[in-house]
Amino acid sequence: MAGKLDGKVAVVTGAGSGIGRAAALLFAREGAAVAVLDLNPGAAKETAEEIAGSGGAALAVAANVADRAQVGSAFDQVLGEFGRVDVLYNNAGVNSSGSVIDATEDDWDRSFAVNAKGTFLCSQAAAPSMVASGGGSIINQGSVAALVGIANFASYCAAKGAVVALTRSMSVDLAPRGVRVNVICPGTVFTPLMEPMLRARGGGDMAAGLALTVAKYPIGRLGTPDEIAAVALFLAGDDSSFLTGSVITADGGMTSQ
Ligand code: 1HS
Repeated sequence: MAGKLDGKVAVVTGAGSGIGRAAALLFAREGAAVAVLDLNPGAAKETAEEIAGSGGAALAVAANVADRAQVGSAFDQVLGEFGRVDVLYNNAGVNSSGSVIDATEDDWDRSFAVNAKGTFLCSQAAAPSMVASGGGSIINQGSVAALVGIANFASYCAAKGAVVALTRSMSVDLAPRGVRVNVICPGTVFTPLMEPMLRARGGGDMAAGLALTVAKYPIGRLGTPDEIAAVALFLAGDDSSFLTGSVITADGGMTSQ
C-alpha cells in the first residue's frame, strides 16, 4: 500500500525523543526519507538507526535550532544527502518555569531562542527548497500554552504564542508559492521535556504533578507522542491540501472548557 509520504524528504527537529522521534518514525513508515535533527547527536543517531533498521532512509544531524550557523550546516547536509526538502516539522522545543514575577530573563531568552527563533531559522532554511520544487508543508509545534494561560509558564506561553503568530504570517507569505504552513497545539504529552514541569507542579512529587495535570483534561488522560505524530502526518501529506495557516489543537478537550 502506498505511503502518504512516498518519495518525500522530511526534516524533523527534536527528533531524538518524544513527539519528534515518534513523528520521524511514522514519516519513515509512510515512505519519507527523514532527516533526524536533534541537539543530542546520540539520540538523533538512535532514531536514524531505527529507521534504517526498518529499511527506511534516514540521516542523523546534530544541530541547535537556535543557532543560525548550525541550522545552515544542518540543511546543507540534508540537501547534500537528499537533494530537497518537502516537509519540515519544527518540533524542537524547550520548557520554561516561573510566573512573570519569578521567571528569569535567561529563561525568557532561551524559550524564545529555541521555540520561536528555532522555528524561524529552520523554516527560513527549508522554504527555498520547497518553493524551488513546487511546494511543501511546514508544521510548527505550538502548544495549548499559546491559546490559554498556564500558571508558572510565562516564557513558554509567550514563545509558543509567537509560534502561532509566525505560522499565520508564514502561511500568507508562502501560500502563493505552494508551501503550506500550519501549527499543532498539543496538550501535555508525557515526554522528557515535560518532567520538570510536572514535578514542579506536584511540589517535587511527579505523581502528584501528573494527577493535577490530568485533571485539566476532559478526556481523562495526557496525550501520547504517537497521537501528536499522527496529526503531524495529516498536516505533512496531501490529506490536508486545503489547510494553511490552521491552528490544530490536539489536547483532549483541555482548551474547550
Ligand atoms: C507542553 C505542552 O505544550 C502543554 S503546555 C502545559 C499545559 S497543561 O498540561 O499544564 O495544562
